[in-house]
Amino acid sequence: MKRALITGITGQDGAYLAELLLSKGYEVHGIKRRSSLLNTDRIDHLYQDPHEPDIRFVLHYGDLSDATNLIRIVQEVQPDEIYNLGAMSHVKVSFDTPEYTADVDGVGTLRLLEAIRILGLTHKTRIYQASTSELYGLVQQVPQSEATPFYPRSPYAVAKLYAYWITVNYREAYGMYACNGILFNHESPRRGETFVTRKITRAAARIALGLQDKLYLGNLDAKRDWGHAKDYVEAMWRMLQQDQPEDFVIATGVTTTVRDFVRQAFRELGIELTFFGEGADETGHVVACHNPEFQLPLGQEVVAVDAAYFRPTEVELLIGDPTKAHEKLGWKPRYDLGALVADMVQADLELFRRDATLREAGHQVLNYYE
Ligand code: NDP
Ligand code: GDR
Repeated sequence: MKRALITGITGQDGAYLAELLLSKGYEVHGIKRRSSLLNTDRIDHLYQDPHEPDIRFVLHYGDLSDATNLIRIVQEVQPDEIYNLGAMSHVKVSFDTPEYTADVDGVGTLRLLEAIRILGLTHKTRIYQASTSELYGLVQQVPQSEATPFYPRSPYAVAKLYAYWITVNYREAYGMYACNGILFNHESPRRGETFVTRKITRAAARIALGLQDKLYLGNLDAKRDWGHAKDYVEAMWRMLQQDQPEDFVIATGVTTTVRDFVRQAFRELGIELTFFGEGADETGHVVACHNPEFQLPLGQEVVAVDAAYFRPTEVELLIGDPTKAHEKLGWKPRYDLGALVADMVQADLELFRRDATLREAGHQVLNYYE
């Protein structure tokens, strides 16, 4: 039985990857951070009572900022594969916490690679590094491929640039099976609530149900190549099953503006929007409601721009070229943007129908979302 260790197992990708590896017969170990509230919502359905025999899912307390703890866990687990998904992953927040982001996202990767080396596991343990399309940053050429130069535009991306190159360096210096997946944005109903897609699908569902009036967003012109996280964790696994370690771009090859994602999310609920104005003055209004369940007043302003969400330096356009992954990994995404939006909106609708029921029963329902 193969043994995998996942950092960031409590995150969006960690949860889908854990499910995938368990379905393939792996013993899965994950690192979770201590927090004052339980933070295992996304993986609670995988929990196995440690008192039972034949446990295949084990969680360890740890943190990428603590080398001693990483060395101990890697020694204990002796993993065949490590997936380093743990990170402070919010680009905008990295401008507020740049040093912490550098420590966890950059030096954290080094700590993990060193743990493998110190423990003499260089030729046993394969490692996947969660690299990112944010490395491309300022647009130099499109579509972006493995050969496109990097120009990071945030403390997050600069930290990930260090992680990318230290992974390449350990591969070349010590012959480690270490590879970078340069993944473009991928989303799902499990996406963190403050990333733009989930913020939009949650708000669309809540506005349709009358639980929220308006959605405030930042740059509506930004273009992203959005895929589904379920497809992308499959690519991570495939990268560690090759004969030789290599770096791969994982993307759909289709790009969409934030504004169009908003339109599609509302359309999924039968609500048509139109946009007026530009930049910080742009607003989105209801022009038609085709679903008898959701009849919002025509003309109602449901989207507005709040400059507080603008970033000091922005990544305007991402569109990936996944040809190498198609050819060498045999990987192709199953979800297109329409299927992704439908999956997310329908899941949020179901989630917030519960809130609507609670409100009807006289309970207070939270109104504020970032
Ligand atoms: P999430 O933000 O959903 O999950 C991040 C995970 O990292 C969580 O489990 C979090 O724990 C954990 N974590 C945060 N800080 C630390 C720390 N100091 N020590 C240990 N663990 C920590 O991210 P995603 O699942 O979306 O992304 C997974 C990885 O892929 C990240 O590295 C991200 O940067 C990268 N990536 C993501 C893309 C995307 O579009 N989703 C695209 C390209 C790269 P907790 O739950 O306690 O917060
Ligand atoms: P990104 O994702 O920065 O690409 O990083 P995010 O969803 O945060 O932003 C995408 C684009 O939408 C614009 N935007 C807003 N973003 C947020 N979060 N909130 C808003 O209100 C808003 N309005 C407009 C942003 O300016 C941006 O252009 C994600 C993360 O998962 C990273 O960890 C990962 O490396 C990259 O994707 C690939």
